[in-house]
Amino acid sequence: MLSKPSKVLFVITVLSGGVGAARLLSALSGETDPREITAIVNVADDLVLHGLTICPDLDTISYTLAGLNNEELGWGLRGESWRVMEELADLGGAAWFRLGDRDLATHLYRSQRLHEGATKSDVTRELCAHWGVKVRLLPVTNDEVSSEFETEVGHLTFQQYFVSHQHNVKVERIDFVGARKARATPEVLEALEECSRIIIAPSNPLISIDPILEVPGVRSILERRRDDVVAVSPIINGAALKGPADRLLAEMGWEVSSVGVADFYEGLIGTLVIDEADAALSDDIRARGINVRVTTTIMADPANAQRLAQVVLS
Ligand code: FO1
Repeated sequence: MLSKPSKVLFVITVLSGGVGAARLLSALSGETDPREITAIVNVADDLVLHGLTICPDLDTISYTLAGLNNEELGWGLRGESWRVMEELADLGGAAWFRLGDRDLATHLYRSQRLHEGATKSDVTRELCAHWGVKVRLLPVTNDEVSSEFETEVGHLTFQQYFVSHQHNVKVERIDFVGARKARATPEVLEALEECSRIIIAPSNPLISIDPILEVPGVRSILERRRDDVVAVSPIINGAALKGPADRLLAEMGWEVSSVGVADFYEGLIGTLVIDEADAALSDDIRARGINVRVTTTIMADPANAQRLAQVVLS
């Protein structure tokens, strides 16, 4: 008699922002079957521009896992050309957010499919299948969530803050508009419930991970499964490798160190992985009831990235 097919168990679930998460997912894929990895991806950076829906974190991760990412820029596709942006700039159009000619095909495809009634989850699955990405990428929600900032220069959308102002303005408040009313997809909740380990990537806690945690259901699962949750600190020696995590931690009143990251994730994580440079902070973190693992967390060198993946999985 044929046995009933057993339910697929997605063993690892990774809460993910953009570049740092993409690198960690890539390294994890070298250590374990990528089909057993699910990434739950932030969508609060997403924007609609020129009528196109652009999902920077989903794109950065899928391009990286497909080996198509533009390493110099840190976003977009490699071998890119910019003819459309040049013509657009000539017309006086919005060329401040640069969409390469190749990259544009992704946004055109996604926008048309959304227009036809597909969800962001559907489109992500289709694009990943096309590129041969084996890690399962799940937008945390198919509802609209957007990070917005009150700053010294007034109200800014995420990409106005990040790209136009190059995250170089003082932030007074961050809002995740729509997050509280958004519904996590059933696949997201199932992946969080059924995996054996939840990993928080070394993404920006305040603008990449927090908007995921704010979607109802997500934070409470982490609280309940705290002992199975491992976060990787994005702060090394009091600074972020990339982006405004250090600056935003300070502006939002958190200590700018891995201790501050431990405080931010208190109640949600059982273990924090910190860089060797911060080994001296281990006792302070343990005093908060959080286990500490010390290793190299800088993933620019693939050998270091592999070691980090092994520590996270061990
Ligand atoms: N980042 C930039 O600094 N400048 C850009 O013009 C830009 C365009 C862009 C287009 C598509 C895309 O998926 C990402 C893009 N990014 C750009 C990166 C991105 O906006 C940010 O790095 C993330 O949102 C932060 O995680």
